[in-house]
Amino acid sequence: MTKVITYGTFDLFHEGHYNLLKKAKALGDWLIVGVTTDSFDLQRGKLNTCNNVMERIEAVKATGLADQIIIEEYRGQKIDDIHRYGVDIFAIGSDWTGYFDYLKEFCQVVYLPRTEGISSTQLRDERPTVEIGIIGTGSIARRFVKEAGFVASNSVTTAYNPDKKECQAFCEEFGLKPSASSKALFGKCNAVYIASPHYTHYEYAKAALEAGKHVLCETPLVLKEAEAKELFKIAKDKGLVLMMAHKTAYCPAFGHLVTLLQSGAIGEIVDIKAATTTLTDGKDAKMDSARFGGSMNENGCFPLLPIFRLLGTDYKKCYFVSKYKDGVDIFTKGIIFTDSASATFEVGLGAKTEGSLVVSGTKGYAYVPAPWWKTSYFELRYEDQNQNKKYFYPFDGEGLRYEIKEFVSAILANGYFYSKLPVGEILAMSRIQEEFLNGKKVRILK
Ligand code: C2G
Repeated sequence: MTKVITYGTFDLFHEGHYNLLKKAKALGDWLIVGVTTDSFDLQRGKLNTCNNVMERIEAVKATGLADQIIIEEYRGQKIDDIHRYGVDIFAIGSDWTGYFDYLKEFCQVVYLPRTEGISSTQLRDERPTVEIGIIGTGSIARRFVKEAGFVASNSVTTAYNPDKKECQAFCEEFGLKPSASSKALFGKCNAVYIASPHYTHYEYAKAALEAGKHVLCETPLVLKEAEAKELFKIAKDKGLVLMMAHKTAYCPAFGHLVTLLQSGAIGEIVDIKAATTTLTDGKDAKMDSARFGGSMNENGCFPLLPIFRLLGTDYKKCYFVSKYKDGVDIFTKGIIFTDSASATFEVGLGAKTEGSLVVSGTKGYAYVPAPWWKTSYFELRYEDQNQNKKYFYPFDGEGLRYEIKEFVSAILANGYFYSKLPVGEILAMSRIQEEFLNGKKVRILK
């Protein structure tokens, strides 16, 4: 019996995929089809798939051409599969010609002619697109436009900044249409990314939601819990997506770290230590007290993410110790207790410290080296060092592409969508920001 194997993502399954499977099947008696997992596609830089792995497997199954379907989840698996299944022929479309010649050492390699005029990319382009308008045109907005280019089904169309000159320059750089006001911007898009100074988030987000636009807003969403609640209520009533842009929350490694710890990999969690410091020039807008700058407002949401995700949002006490300069906290340390665990966090714009994350448990601990908020690697460590494990993940570019993908998917999803950053955690972050700003639990260092 001649065994043939082929692989693919098979997103938005089309005639080209069908023809390829038919030709591959004709090469032998038994066809094995490897379908890539969602996480493997993410790893190999494919962030634009529209169907999940189960939908893609179902589509391959429905052709009736595959005798066996397997999933492809890691680089190098093709060699293992050839040995494991006793494969005679590896077949793949001609767009890959030459690329898989290294498999000739293990079996026959056949490049089959591609079907012209059809592709998943083309079908994706024909699907509805989320048109995004940007409010605020600073450095993060710049990164956003570049990163959005890696994500399917969106286009950044317009931008607004009350400073007309800045807005014009930004739009020229990225080929966008400038908007003369936020209202004008709402007329040119169906979703808004807010990247303006913190103290303007609430007004812009509220206006955008009231105008029927989906909103992705930079951290911190707002600085008062009641404002956050109000925004989420408007979004819910109007059936709109409201998300906080928090790159750590959506990156692949952080997600897996959390699920490993939630499944008991280090026993019961007793303590968390997290620090995020970014040494900044005193003249930077981030240090401007009139614009609600300062370390907590700027960086607070980062360490609060693992704390609330792993300990829950029902904390009992929170205290702060801060060092101030020119009206802003250049460094703040926070201490949080729940009934069963403690956490400390440090944020700084005018002071620097080791930016790692350590989660301590009754059986071991997790260590994520700096900068842990751009997680691509972490370790689980135990008393018996032989049990230690290292985990590696992609964190492509600036990492914003993961949150943009989530935002676009949430808007285009029909019905259920699971948010990787739940509303309860965002509300708890705003509560902490508010407690800090009202100052009652803040001890100020000289
Ligand atoms: N294909 C084709 N004609 C088209 C489009 C695709 O023959 N018009 C073929 C591709 O050449 C490939 C298969 O259909 O052999 C699946 O294509 P994709 O879903 O795009 O998967 P791909 O990214 O090519 O993954 O490990 C995965 C493999 O490397 C292939």
